[in-house]
Amino acid sequence: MKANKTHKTKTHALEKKIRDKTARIGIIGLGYVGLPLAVAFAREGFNVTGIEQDASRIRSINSGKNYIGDVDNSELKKLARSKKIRATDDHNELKHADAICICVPTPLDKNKQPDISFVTSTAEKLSKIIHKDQLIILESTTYPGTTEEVLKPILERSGLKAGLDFFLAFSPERVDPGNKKFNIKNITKVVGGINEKSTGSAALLYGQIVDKVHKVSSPRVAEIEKLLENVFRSVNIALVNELSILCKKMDIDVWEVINAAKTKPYGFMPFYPGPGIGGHCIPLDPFYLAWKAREYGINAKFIELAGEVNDRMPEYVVELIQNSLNKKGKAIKGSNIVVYGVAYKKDISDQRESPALKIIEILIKNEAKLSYNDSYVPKIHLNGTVLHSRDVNAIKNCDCAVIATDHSYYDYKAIVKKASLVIDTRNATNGIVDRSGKIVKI
Ligand code: SAJ
Repeated sequence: MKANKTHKTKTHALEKKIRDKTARIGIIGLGYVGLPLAVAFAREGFNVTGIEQDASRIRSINSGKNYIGDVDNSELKKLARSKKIRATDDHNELKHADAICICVPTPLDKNKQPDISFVTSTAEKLSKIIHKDQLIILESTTYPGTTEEVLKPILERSGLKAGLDFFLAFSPERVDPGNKKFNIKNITKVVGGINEKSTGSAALLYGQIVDKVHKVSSPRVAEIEKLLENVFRSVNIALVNELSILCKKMDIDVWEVINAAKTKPYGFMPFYPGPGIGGHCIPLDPFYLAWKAREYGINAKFIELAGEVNDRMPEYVVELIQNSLNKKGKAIKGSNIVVYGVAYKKDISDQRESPALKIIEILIKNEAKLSYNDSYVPKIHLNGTVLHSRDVNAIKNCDCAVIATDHSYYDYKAIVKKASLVIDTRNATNGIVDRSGKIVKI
């Protein structure tokens, strides 16, 4: 009875601190997930210690200088000045934290195998400072089983028992960079703990910063539901990418087809073809599920096929450029080609896994006279060379304009006017009358 009673008191102690906002919060990894999360807790009055390995980011945060598009500059400055948020690279500073959210990268290695080394190294550091009554939550997207099969045993090297001495849960990050409508507060947070106390404490914590929390029965459910979200997008984007290739062959406008399909008020959700898929999630996360599925003898065909179709799109776009130039008696080699937009999607600066970079790489390899514009991405590093974004107004005529990312700031009429050929991978020229036939959409 005593152990139970003590345990009860412990959880209450944590819950009390969460309710009265005296709980000290640790956020490990201050990137596109961790920094907005840190700001969300600090905004509600919690003291937040952020752990970040990048010294320039530590300096930026402690001086209130923002580097994440979805975070408000003035708010971060205020929170840093009031010391509600402070950043360090020393995990030992979390030994007094009451709740810790792990938001470190979970990339793929070069063989498209999961790389959870950031998670395991973080867990090893935490196992040395973890204390009774602490709540540890993993947010990084990962394969089902990571929290219970990997994180838990490492943390229990401390001698403390998960679910009894400390609480452990998984709660997937749901960040849609550049989305003005949905933010941390109004996106439902899914939470799955290793036991009821863990789920309850994690749900109470997030309940301080989000409108709705959805509890699930285990970390594995929470881990796999996140992957379902992203596989859903990857597969549906691949579907329309493949459809766009078929429609092109049949001389049908795939954009007209999708716009017609989306008039269906139920049972359909529009996705759009593009130059391929970029970002920190969609190109990578599905392979976490495919990898785990193989452990159960399941070959996740949808995921692999979607990955192949999406990965093929940059080359497909270059073939379209090549064929369209050839029709004008030109070749890629020696042609003046301008790529508009290198971020992985519109109105953001993130270029990770951006298909535009793959298109640029192939065009340079084919000896195009290549330049690009993207005011969100002033320079890009490609195979050891640095390319700088050209001022869009300084770009005069070109043999081929490639619209790879449809930023809102572009004057598409002007782009069309200045180019002899326009390859539009985003339907950005929709509505522009073109009698010359110079606009080629995917
Ligand atoms: N894309 C298409 N066609 C589409 C939609 C997207 O080609 O119809 C491309 C985009 O251009 C981009 C890539 O796919 O290159 C990924 O775009 P995205 O918006 O699906 O993915 P992310 O990585 O910016 O953000 C997503 C979130 N997006 C949405 O739900 C709209 C969400 O899946 C996750 O919360 C987030 O990844 C994450 O962190 O997992």
